[in-house]
Amino acid sequence: MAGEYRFSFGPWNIHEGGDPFGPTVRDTIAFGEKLKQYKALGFDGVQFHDDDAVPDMNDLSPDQMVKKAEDVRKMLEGEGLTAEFVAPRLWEDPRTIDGGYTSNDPECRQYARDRSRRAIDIAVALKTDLIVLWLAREGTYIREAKDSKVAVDRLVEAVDDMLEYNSDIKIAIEPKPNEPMDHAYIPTTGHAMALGYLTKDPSRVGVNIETAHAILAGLDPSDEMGFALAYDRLYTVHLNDQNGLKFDEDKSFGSVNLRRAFDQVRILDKYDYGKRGEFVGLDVKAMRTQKQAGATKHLSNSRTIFLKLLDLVRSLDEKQVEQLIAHRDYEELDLLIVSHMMK
Ligand code: XLS
Ligand code: MG
Repeated sequence: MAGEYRFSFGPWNIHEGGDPFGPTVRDTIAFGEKLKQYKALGFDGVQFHDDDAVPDMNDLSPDQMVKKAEDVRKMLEGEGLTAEFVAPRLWEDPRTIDGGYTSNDPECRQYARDRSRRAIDIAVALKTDLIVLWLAREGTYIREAKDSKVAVDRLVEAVDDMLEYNSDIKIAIEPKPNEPMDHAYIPTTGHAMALGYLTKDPSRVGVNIETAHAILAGLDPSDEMGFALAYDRLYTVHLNDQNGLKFDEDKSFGSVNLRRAFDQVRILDKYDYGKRGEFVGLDVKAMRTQKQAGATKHLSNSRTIFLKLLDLVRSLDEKQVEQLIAHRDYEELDLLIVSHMMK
């Protein structure tokens, strides 16, 4: 069954354990060394921020940048790996302090758009047509700081610019309701899909649904997935887990609420997610307490949990589920699901 799904994660998911309140606690692992671990952990796909692939991209000419990205593609090929997506990192540069596409400063907005075009050039060099947009700072700390109608207009213009720049790419917006901002402009799947329908080519704008982000919005991740599946725009997922409304925890998939994870696997499997090449992406972090040696377990564990849940999903007595639904006996259905998960 594992062979039916392909799994991916980003190099940032093997990290040094630094958080806003304390320094790093583990050694930095070089990018090449990280790549070597993918297959051993059971993964085939690599997710990239643009500068994960070309760290000094802002200092390079377009040709130099593409050449470096092509070197990375060769490294991937050498390891038998595929690039899943590239995401422009629009939240660290001083020019993105007030946001990227929605910044109040026109020069900063221009930077964000130029940087997004460069991220597309990197994606082409890595041979992927998927661009993820996590709209980190596209929001406000105080509501009066930006005009929310203008902000949406600007987001549409920015997405249009990317769609026009390259007619093959698809854009997966990754909604998140808060953090780092107080209010984000695209907090949910519905907002992301609706934004897509304001662009020049809605057929190429979909979503990347992250479990924790849906939970932070007070929503059920599997229902968010169902919404995107109904539009046929679930381009990728960021599975992880989240213990209530607090900072974005990026816990191992299923580690907080197994039933909620079961429902995500169930809807993905029911609607053939992955059959057209979509990856099961993970966006998980090792706990800061983890020692150097075990600091990739969260990745292999999340994959293991997904596959165990897949077994449970496929062994669920769906006939009985249908019967209980027909009799509107949801109490018995509740027990059936919980008992099945305890097998
Ligand atoms: C942060 C996001 C980020 C994106 C990629 O919460 O999950 O890692 O997935 O830009
Ligand atoms: Mg994510």
